[in-house]
Amino acid sequence: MLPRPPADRTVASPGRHPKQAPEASELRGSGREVAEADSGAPLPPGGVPGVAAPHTAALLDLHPAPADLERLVLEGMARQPRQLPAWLLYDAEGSRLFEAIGEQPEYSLTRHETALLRERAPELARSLAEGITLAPVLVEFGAGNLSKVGPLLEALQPAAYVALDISLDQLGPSCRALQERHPTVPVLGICCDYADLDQLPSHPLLEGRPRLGFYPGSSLGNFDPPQARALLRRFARLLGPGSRLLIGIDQPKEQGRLEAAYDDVAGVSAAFAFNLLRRLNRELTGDFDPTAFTYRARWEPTDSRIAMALVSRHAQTVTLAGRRWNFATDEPLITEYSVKYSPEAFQALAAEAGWQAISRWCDGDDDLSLHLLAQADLGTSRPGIDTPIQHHANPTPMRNTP
Ligand code: AVI
Repeated sequence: MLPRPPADRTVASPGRHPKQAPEASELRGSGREVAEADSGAPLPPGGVPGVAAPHTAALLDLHPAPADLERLVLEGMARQPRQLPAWLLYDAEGSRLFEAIGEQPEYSLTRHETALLRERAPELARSLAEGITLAPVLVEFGAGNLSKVGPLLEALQPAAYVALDISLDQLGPSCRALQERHPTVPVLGICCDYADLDQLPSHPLLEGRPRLGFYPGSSLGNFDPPQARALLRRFARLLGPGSRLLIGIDQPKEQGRLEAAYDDVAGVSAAFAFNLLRRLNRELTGDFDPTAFTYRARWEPTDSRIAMALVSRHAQTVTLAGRRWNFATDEPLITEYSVKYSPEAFQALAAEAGWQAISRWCDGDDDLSLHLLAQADLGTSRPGIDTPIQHHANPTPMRNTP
């Protein structure tokens, strides 16, 4: 039976801080935006007790309030060099442009990771679920347009799928479309800054089940290493004891290839960065003149990262959020870093955050990896995780043929 189209219910937002974890019932009652899509599907074997069939794709809005946005931008503008949080790039237009980046010939990350996930899904699902006796909940961080999770959902058949992303415009339609394609898996979208979330909201789909994390796309690289370590610790807390994490990590490669990937000939990467200025002008009454900046993407080998910046063409003063900001000639406004980790460097970072490397899968050229991690501290586990996952001291990459 084909799912019915969703019925959006939008109500006024009380302006809760994203760090607070509200009850689902409270969200509905007090006015967080909640959208539901009736999929018309029966409850699957791993279905969640208390969640009646037919399934609904629910959407919770915990997006940072405008006051938080202003505070974060002011903090970033005061840094040296000036640097804004990367998630600001993802308004509706930014999310569309990021999808277009994934289609550029120079940017192979999305294509290669998608192929790896598609081709290795049964094996990935088996490894993720090793020793798990209760159908798990799959939690994806930075889920975007949900284009990568399909094969994993089919192979894993989790009790529920929870997608966290900062772009509400993208998350709503993507959740509804995914629910239609996978009517047997209840879908919950949570619009939030997942890097600033202390706990997952209380929701029937998330209770009493083992949680498996999924963080594809090498988005960890958009945080500097200390932030990335903190984020991995946060994921451990959000997922609970004994959980696992499947994470995609891009690796260092030849400088020319990297710089081309972040400054494509068609100019999509540049447009993605310039869109940030338009967002600032619109949401924080700025007067950035995009023609007074130029886009630059440079490989910085010492930090193993690409630095993306809008560079001031000449000395100028910009007004933003009621303040005036001077830019010198050639002064950069960093829009994003993209750190690249060798498998060893990434596994060392993960270990510092309490995650043990279990397995690694890579594309044919060993350009990027999917790492399976398990929480090192298995002292207290969640219900449904019976046996600790087997780890290998030196996980051998399982390579995809090109
Ligand atoms: C989302 N993230 C992993 C992308 C990257 O490769 O660092 C963001 C991006 N920005 C410009 N191109 C891609």
